[in-house]
Amino acid sequence: MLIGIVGKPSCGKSTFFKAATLAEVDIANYPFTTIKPNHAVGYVKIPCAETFFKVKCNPRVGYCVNGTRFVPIDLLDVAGLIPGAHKGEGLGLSFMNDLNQADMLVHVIDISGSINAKGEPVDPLSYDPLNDVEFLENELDYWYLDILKKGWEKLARQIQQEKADPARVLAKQLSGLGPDENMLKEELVRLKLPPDTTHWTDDQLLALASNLRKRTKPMIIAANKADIPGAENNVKRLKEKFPNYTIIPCSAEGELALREAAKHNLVTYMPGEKDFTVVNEAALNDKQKKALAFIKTGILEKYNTTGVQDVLNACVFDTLHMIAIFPGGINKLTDQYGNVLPDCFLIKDGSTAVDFAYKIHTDLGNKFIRAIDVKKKLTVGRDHKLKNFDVVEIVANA
Ligand SMILES: Nc1nc2c(ncn2[C@@H]2O[C@H](COP(=O)(O)OP(=O)(O)OP(=O)(O)O)[C@@H](O)[C@H]2O)c(=O)[nH]1
Ligand SMILES: [Mg+2]
Repeated sequence: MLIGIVGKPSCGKSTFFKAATLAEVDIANYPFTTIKPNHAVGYVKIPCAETFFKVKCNPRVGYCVNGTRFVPIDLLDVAGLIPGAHKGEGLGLSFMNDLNQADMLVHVIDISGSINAKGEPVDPLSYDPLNDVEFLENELDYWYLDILKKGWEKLARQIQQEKADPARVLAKQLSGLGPDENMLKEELVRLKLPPDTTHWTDDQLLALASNLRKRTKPMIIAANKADIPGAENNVKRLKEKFPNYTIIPCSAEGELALREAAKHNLVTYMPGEKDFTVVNEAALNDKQKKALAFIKTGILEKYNTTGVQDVLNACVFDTLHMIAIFPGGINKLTDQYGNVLPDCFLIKDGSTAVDFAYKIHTDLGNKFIRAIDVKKKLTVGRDHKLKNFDVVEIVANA
């Protein structure tokens, strides 16, 4: 699963990315610090099945701390977008193709209003960050439109001459972005596009691009730099103006500081928690003490968490509707190397036992006989719907 991080320059995309992955990336308060995309692994946080079975797990990927499991997901941090990117402003739109494969996007907004529309630093609260939502949506629509329109006139004529199905032709044209033929059929009907493709107007093509973008790249908002005094009011205004968006106040910088401090054993902190503990007060210098005190009062006491982990969990579980399933045997929870509960898979909510078997291995799906709900010690059939955090054994033909 791939989550793309988008937003205007200096809103904190790379800081968010680094806080989630601890990858080494450039962070700076001038526009277009990031040019080439950064790819690394972040995690969603779930209760581990080890607690239920009173065992200690050995994750093959990700990690587990005292019954809390961190399951890997891929994150991609890209360059900043500014208004007019589709006309070549800033770095333009072409770098967006790095995000073709993304399952969804996180729009990082500088909610403190300290970055103007071009991505340049200005006084906090002097720019209205509410403007960023629509401009970014608009540029994303043009990203889709650019791909849709590649060779469009020729293609539109060809569809007419060959009496081809426009949905099929367009699905092929847009295959890198994810919409399938059915989705295209639905959208062509919804927009009442005329059968003669050569008569489709630019506005109709843009509307089609926009609808397909919303369906194939759902997006939530990380209202970042919420730690800057006065930003709370902008968070409130943003939520009021865009009630249909999932909006999570965030301090990527606060999360990064805590993750780094934990890495150096200065504090104990688990991503997404509402508090941290100083390990050794005497080891901290004045600057570190001040920073940690601010994180406590200026972020955690105000918002409960730094928001970074909440954003990733909201993406995977609320927006993409995934569930986490552990493979495990009724008689043993280990793999052939003795690792306890080594794997955890993220699959679509609504998946059945046989879907899960196919997710593990095509062969296991083909040879599926039955499955066992290991927590309940119950045998279930191929069409049994799995629930979040289930532990499942697949019984298959040899
Ligand atoms: N106060 C505060 N500052 C932050 C936060 N997140 C990022 N910043 C600062 O914002 C500036 C820009 O951060 P980057 O992460 O480089 O921003 P970006 O969106 O990746 O920028 P480009 O790569 O240029 O598009 C840096 O000075 C960061 O330290 C935050 O949560 N709070
Ligand atoms: Mg960056």
